[in-house]
Amino acid sequence: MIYAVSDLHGCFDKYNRLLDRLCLSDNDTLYILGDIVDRGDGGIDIFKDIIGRKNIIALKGNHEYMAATMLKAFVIGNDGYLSEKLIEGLGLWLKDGGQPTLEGFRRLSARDKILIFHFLKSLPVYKKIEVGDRKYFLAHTVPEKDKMLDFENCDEHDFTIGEPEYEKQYYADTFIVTGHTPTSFIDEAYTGKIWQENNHIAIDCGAVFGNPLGCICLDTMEEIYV
Ligand SMILES: [Mn+2]
Repeated sequence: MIYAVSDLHGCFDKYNRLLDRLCLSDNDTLYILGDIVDRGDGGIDIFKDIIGRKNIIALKGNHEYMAATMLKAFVIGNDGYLSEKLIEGLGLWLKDGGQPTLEGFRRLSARDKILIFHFLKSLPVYKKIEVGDRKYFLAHTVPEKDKMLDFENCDEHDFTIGEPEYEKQYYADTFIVTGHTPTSFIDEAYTGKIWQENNHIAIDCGAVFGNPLGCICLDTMEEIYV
């Protein structure tokens, strides 16, 4: 079976409970659509776990992008000099949930710091997959429809901070699965629930804000909540 989950935001317990529920076999794959780190304090632990598994594939969210950009200074070193731009970025990241990620990162061994940093930096921003006779486009988020249909001119930022037009169907033959925007922001009635319409499947149920962690099976469309 193929599963998708998103926006774990350091919820290590919910991540482990989901893995207990899914009991992934070698034939199963779990895609995590970004924003694994920040806000909650287990993001680095989740990444350490993912690196050791073949059947979990992580995509990059805006929080991995920010973390990788900021943590670079802690891995590569910079002669003690921090540019104004870096200090400003670091301040914004820490305010936007980066504090526990930075603390978790600083506790790592030198070897793990390099390993995690390069893993974060090299995550893909999207995956196109087929499950049975259904096509899926998986990403943390997508840009507005006109931009997305002009795919050649899209860049990494479009799939980490883009703003989807959920009211528009982008493709007749492809489902777009995204996180990033808690489903309560799309329709308050779907607080803590997966939202689907117009070939969009929005799966960020806001687990870090006290809602269940939502996961969808892309073979059966079964929704799993922990
Ligand atoms: Mn996000």
